[in-house]
Amino acid sequence: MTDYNTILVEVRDRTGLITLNRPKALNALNTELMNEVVDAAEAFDADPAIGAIVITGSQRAFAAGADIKEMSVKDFSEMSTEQFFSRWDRLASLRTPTIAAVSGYALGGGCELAMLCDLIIAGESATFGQPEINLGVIPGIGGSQRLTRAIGKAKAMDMILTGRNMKADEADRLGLISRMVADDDVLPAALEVAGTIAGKSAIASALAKEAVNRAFESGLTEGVRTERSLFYSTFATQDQTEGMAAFVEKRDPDFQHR
Ligand code: CO8
Repeated sequence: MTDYNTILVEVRDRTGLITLNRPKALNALNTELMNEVVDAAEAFDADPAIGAIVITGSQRAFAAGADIKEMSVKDFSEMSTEQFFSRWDRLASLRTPTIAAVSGYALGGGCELAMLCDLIIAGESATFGQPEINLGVIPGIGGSQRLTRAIGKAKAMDMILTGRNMKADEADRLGLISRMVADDDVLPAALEVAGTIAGKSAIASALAKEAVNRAFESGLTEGVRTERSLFYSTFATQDQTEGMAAFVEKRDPDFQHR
């Protein structure tokens, strides 16, 4: 397996696990870490043996944001010509379902990275926030858009304009996260959910994810139309034949995993 400097990568059954590993900087997201996470995630996405991807950090921090030390010396022209941090967007295009397993701080780019994933499983003491305003900047990896769609304008404005943090119980109530679990259970719970997802039909998972994401990105009529055509396309797959035959024959389905 490839050697990385800022992340740890392993395979657990059919789940690819990426652990952010810059403990001294509370997993601050620098360019090297972005490149390594995206490379590792894309390699998992291309691997038929992998049916779900989990991204996690440490007990203290999922990630405390973009690396402020790296960004602090840049000017407008460098940021825009380098298209700084735009590679993060590639995580949103993965076909394999992704889960953020969040303990501790998920601030700024850390919160945005969690929101780039399909599900967020968080510990009771996890802390979410978009504190960029305190640095004289604004969210830049989709936070103003995904947070607003996830929890609504009123709450998103509150967080983004004041820079206040949100604890996991509020994030759970508002629907920012998928499940809140005891702090010690974050990774086991995420791996269990990943295992469940990885046991389904991979093609159906990818189409289901595409359909839900369309709800996020388009109006209702277009979204329903997209869902309908994705639904019809599942009838071109062996997994649909197998899944429905298994139900009728009262047995477990034997899905293809790619
Ligand atoms: N970047 C760089 N280093 C960091 C970061 C960060 N975001 N966060 C923490 N660190 C470092 C600290 O500098 C410190 O290092 P050192 O010991 O060398 O000084 C170490 O991690 C430990 O941090 P603290 O001593 O501050 O730990 P505390 O427990 O006292 O505080 C906090 C923890 C509250 C998380 C605090 O570290 C903090 O407020 N961090 C910054 C949080 C923040 O503002 N995040 C947003 C960053 S901006 C952003 O994410 C923009 C994304 C969009 C970019 C898009 C570009 C296109």
